Amino acid sequence: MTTNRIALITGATSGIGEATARLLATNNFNLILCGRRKDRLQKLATELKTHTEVTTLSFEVRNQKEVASSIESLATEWKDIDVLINNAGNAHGLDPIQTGSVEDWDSMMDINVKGLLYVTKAVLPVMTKRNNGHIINIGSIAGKEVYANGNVYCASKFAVDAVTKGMRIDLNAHGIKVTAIHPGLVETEFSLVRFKGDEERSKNVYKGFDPLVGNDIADLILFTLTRPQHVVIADLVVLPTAQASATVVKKT
Ligand code: NDP
Ligand code: 8X3
Repeated sequence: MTTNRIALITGATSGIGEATARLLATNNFNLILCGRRKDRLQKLATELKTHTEVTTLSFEVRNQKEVASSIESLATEWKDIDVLINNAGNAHGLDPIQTGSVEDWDSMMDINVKGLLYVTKAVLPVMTKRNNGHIINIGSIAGKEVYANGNVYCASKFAVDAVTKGMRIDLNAHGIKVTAIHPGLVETEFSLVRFKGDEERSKNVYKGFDPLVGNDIADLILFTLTRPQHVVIADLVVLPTAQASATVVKKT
């Protein structure tokens, strides 16, 4: 193994996670790519192996045992994780609270909040033992402002915001950096998942303005990871220029 830092990225099979994997691969990181879609993981790993060392883990973040055993199964040279990027997550549905589906609510709380906690729990022992590491949680503008029909997705991202602050306090004694990055509208597979495969509805979300793209967030992640040891970017909100708040977007 090279002396590169080891970064574990959840949700590396698409969108922000995939863009981050591509950027870190050419910036002195060895990568542990995670996601459920094994075919995509393998394809990306093969491509990025031309730049750096890469391994993959396929697990469902909702399943605590699976998360723990997958991370435990890493070969010795991969165990000493320096950077954890908690990115896996999605919105499921955009319905008023009175008609929202319990299945969607469970998915969002289980993936966005509990999944992030499960992965963090599995990775923290190496960081606390070493008294060093960096955790980046991907929150959202939806974790800063509530919008109509965002109810449970917003709650899940408000929870990510709170958990991030709690982590920073509790891990302070261990010298572990904790960052939250809260993007506004980023064109990824996010809306396709939120609208359950409805491509037309999904495309409409990003029509009439220039949304952020995965690489814009990857850029900030790399910036955050390359600050001097005495500097931590604690909390960062990033929006497309056309977006002023969760609901105010200037469209043509
Ligand atoms: P994508 O849908 O493109 O990517 C989501 C990623 O999460 C995929 O790689 C997916 O992998 C993984 N994932 C989803 N569910 C699970 C699960 N149950 N177990 C394991 N992995 C899972 O969306 P984005 O890239 O946009 O989203 C990434 C993060 O950014 C999310 O936390 C999202 O909430 C946040 N965000 C997105 C914004 C946007 O506008 N796009 C704005 C603000 C925040 P696989 O399906 O292979 O498991
Ligand atoms: C994703 C951005 O505005 O759709 O977190 O909630 S938004």
